[in-house]
Amino acid sequence: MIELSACVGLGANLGDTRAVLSAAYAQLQQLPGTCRHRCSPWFCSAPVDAGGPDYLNAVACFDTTLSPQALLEALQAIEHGHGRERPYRNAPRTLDLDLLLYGQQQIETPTLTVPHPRMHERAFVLLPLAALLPDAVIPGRGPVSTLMASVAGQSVWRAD
Ligand code: A4P
Ligand code: MG
Repeated sequence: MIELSACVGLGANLGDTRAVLSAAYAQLQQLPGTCRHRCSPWFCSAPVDAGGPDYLNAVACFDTTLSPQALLEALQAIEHGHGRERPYRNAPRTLDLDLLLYGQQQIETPTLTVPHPRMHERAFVLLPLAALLPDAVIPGRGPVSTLMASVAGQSVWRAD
């Protein structure tokens, strides 16, 4: 089985966001077919293209033998377990888990686009990703270190 490095974006802006992000990362560490987990520092961020309270965001990476689709379904099950509801687009959420990167693969299916199509323009993704993997490259978009310059105006700050 091929083992690839996957990156997952974690976000929450409803409820006890710190407790939920901690619990979600613990659940990621327990996913079968994954190992070598690591997590970025946590960042607070103003909502982008959305309303509601400020977000808590982080990025987790791990090696995995899970297929991208299996991983997406595992992420959705964890979201569901934390009471995620989808009343409208970009609604405030108890937990959002997005598959950001799957190795250097570019994937386009009806249910999955990787790299995540908006990750390269969002400081709440790029700052934690750069903190965890400074040399990361987003396929089709470029090095995270270069992309960071274009999101410098967005409001993101390290959580205490
Ligand atoms: N889907 C396709 N590709 C992926 C992928 N790479 N990862 C599909 C996860 N899901 C993917 O997702 C809708 C559908 O996208 C899924 O059924 C899946 O098959 P969703 O989780 O139901 O909805 P969503 O999270 O609202 O969509 P999306 O596209 O992830 O939203 P965005 O664009 O990521 O925006 N501001 C701050 N500061 N922090 C945030 O975390 N998040 C959003 C969500 C907006 N503003 C934010 C934040
Ligand atoms: Mg999502």
